[in-house]
Amino acid sequence: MESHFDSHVEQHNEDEFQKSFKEMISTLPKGNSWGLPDHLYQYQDFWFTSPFLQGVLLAQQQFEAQPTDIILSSAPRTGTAWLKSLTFATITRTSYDDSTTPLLFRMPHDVVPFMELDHAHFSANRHLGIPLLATHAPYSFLPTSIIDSGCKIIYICRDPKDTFVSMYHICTRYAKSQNTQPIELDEAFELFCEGVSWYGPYWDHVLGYWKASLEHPDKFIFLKYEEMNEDTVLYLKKLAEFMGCPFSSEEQQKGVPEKIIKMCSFENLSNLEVNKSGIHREGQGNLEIQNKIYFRKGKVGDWKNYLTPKMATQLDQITQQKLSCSGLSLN
Ligand code: PAP
Repeated sequence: MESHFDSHVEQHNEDEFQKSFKEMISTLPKGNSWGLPDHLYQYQDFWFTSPFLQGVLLAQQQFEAQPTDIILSSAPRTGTAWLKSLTFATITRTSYDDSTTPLLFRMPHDVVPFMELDHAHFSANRHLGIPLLATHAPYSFLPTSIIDSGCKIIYICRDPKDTFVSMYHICTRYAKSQNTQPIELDEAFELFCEGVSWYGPYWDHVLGYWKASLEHPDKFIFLKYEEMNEDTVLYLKKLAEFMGCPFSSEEQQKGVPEKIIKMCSFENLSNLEVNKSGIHREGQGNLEIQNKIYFRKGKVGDWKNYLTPKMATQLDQITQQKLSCSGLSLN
């Protein structure tokens, strides 16, 4: 139990941290944040907006992982919300069913805490009932306690073309919701290709986790959005086993995995009232965002509707060049 003194010390440390963070960030290279307020800042080869960088660095200092933690990692717009809902519904299936699950009235980002923003500041106040914790931090930025404690890590990635299109849309939708000028597709495309995107360069984010997953195969599941979409039952069963709660044969006979998948489908979640009209991080300034902005189409290959053949080829070439010799393909 945290004492008043502990929280006072924590507050004091945090004030000190904020002061030195402000000084440090003013020295970093700045990039265009795709037309949104704030800038992107480059720190140790990756780009972040200031609250997220602050959260990652604070987590590095303060976050104390438990060996039982299961970390859901991803670059933005690669299927995080879907992964959160599937893992949450699977891990809590003995407490809830599809008529009582909190996913009915809380958006997926609100049922699994986000390390940078939720736990970086309050490492002592963790709720350990559900071991899931999400982060967008690149692998090299993870707090050492996550690696040292041997936490299991689930990483999801996606074809860079769909990732880019999804990122472009969340920026334009957010800009419109704030009555500011959205970025043009061409400009966003150039930035993405140069690696100037949230937690980018995207390819370096993926490669960091890919290499780690090869080094520690027992601690990792490395997923692709497209493969999950192709055979969700297979991957959900793998996830359940990996998380230490495999579906029993009785559950499989009763169609429990299929029910979870239906519950967590884009069609179902995006039509729930909470995800149509709710607000994520309400009252948290620039972090506040309408839930519906997170849900767009949930399709594989939607890039064809936005990228010219030339753009698609350019992105594919960067992907091939970046991933060459890695044994990984993303398109
Ligand atoms: P985030 O980083 O902003 O949290 P994230 O959840 O990783 O985003 O990815 C968002 C993408 O997943 C969106 O893709 P799109 O823009 O191509 O449509 C979003 O629509 C999609 N998505 C959200 N929920 C689901 C779901 N339940 N099943 C499949 N895809 C989903």
